[in-house]
Amino acid sequence: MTKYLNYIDGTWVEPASGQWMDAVEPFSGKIWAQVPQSDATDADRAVRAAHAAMDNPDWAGLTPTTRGALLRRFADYIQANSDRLVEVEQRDNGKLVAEVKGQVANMAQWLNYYSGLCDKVGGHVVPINKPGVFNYVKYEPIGVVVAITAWNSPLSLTAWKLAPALAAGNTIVIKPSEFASASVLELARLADEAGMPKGVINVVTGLGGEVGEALVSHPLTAKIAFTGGETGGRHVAMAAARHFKPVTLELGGKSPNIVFDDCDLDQAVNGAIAGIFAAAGQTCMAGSRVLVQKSVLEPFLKIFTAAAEAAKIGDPADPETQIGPICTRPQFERVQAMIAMAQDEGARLVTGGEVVSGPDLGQGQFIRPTVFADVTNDMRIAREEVFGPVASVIAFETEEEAYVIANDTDYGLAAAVWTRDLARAMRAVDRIRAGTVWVNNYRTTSFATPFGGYKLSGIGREGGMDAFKDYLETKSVWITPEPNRSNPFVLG
Ligand code: TXE
Repeated sequence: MTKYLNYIDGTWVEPASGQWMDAVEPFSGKIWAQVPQSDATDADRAVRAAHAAMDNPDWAGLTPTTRGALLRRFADYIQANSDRLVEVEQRDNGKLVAEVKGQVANMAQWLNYYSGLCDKVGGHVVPINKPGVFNYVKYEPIGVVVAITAWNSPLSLTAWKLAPALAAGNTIVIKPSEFASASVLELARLADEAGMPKGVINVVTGLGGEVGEALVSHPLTAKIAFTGGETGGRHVAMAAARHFKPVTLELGGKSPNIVFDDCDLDQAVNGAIAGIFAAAGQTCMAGSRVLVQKSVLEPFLKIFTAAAEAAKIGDPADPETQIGPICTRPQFERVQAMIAMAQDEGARLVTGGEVVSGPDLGQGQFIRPTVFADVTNDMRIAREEVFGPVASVIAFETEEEAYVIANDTDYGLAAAVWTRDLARAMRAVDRIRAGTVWVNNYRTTSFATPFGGYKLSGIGREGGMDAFKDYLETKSVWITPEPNRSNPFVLG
C-alpha cells in the first residue's frame, strides 16, 4: 500500500504527529493508500518554506518570461504523466475516468494560459496633477498563498489557484481535502521533476480544523484561496478576517436551470442531465433546481425521467459508465437523508431515490439518479445543496415568475436558460443574480473566464484576468527628481 509523505521545501517529509489517514477508494470501499495527518507544526514548516522561497533567487530571481517558461515545462510534465494523475485521482475520489481525463488535460491548459501572463504584468504611469513629481503604479506578488480544496475535483481545483498564484510570482502551500489528497501529492512529484525551485510548491495533507486552520491563521500567509462547503468556508473567512487576509471563496450553489417552452426540449433535457447527473451531482455548479414552464412540463418530465433511468451506473474506471459512486461516506448518508426529507415535505418522487448495489457495483456508494417533481421553492430540497444526483423540478407559468424563483435562493453561483428567443435570453442574463449564466448550454467553463458566485456562493472569482489581479499587490511609487518642499508640515 502506498504511504504518502508531505512535500515541503522540495523534500518529502513525515508528518510531525507521526499519524496517517486512510485513503479509501469509493468504488471498492478499500483502503488503497495512506496520507499524512498533518498538524500546526507541519503547517508552520510549509508556510515558512514558501515564505523563504519568495526571496530565493532561484524563484524570485527568474525573469517573468523565464518563470512563464517554467510553468509551461510543468504543464508539459503534467501532460506527459496524465495517465498516472488520472489513475490516482479517479481511484481516490471515484469520479468518472472520462471526466478526470478532461480535467487533467485542462490543468495543463490553465498553467499554459497563466504562464503567458507572467511577462504581461505591466504597471502604468499616472498623469498626476503635481509639478515636479513622477508617479507610477507597479504590481508585485502578494506572497505565500494557501490553497484549500475539496474532494470533488482535487487537481482541477488546485490548478485554478496554483496557476495564477505562481504566474504572479507567488509561492503556494496546498491543503487538499482529507477525502482525496493523493493526486495533489502526485502533482507535487511532477513539480519537483519539472525543476520547480524548492519551497515554491508545498503540499500538506490533513484535516481542515487542524492543519487547514493553522495554514489560514499563519502570520506569514498572505492570501487564501478556498473551495469547499459553506461551513468550512465560514471558518476560513472568519480566520482570515481575524488576520486581515484577503480570501477567495468558491462555495456551493442551488443553481436554477430554466427551461422555457420555446426551447429545443431534447437539448434542454441534455442540459438538465449535464447539470445534475454529471459527476453524480457532486459539483458546485450543479443545476439542482430545474425550473420548467408549465406548458412543457409533462413532455419534459417524460424525456428527462427516461434519460435519468437509462443512465449507466457502474465502475467509474469504465469509460462507458455515466453515474459513478458518491465519493465519501458522510456525503452518501447526507444525500439519502435529503431524499427522505424531500418526500416528507411533499415533493413527488418521479424516479430514483434509492441506493443501488449489485455484483458489478463493488462496495460503491451508489444512488440512482433521482427526479422530484411538484417541488416548491420554499421546500428544503429546493433551498439546500444536496451535492448528489437529485433534481428538483419546479414548475412556473410566466417568464417573470421564473426569474423570481431563480433569484429566491441564498446562493448565486450559476444558472442556465433554455430558449430560442434571443431577446428572452438577453433578459434572463440581465435578471439572474449569479456569477455564471449559460444560454442553451450547461457546465461550460474555461481558464480564460471568471468563475465564482454571488451571495453565499462565495467571494471573488477564479479564472481569467479577473482572478489574476487577486494574486498581486498594488504599489504606488512617487519620485521627486529634484526635491523642493517648502513646508514640511503640510501634506504635499
Ligand atoms: O467540504 P469542506 P467537504 C459542499 C457539499 C458538501 C459539503 C462538505 O455540499 O456536502 O460542501 O464537503 C477544508 N479551516 N461542497 O466536507 O468541509 C477541508 O479539509 C481550514 C461544495 O469536502 O468545506 C477541505 O480541504 N480548512 C464544494 C476543504 O476545506 C478547512 C465541493 C473543503 O472541505 C476547515 C465540495 C477549516 N475550519 C463540497 N474546514 C464546491 N463548492 O465545489 C474544512 N476545511
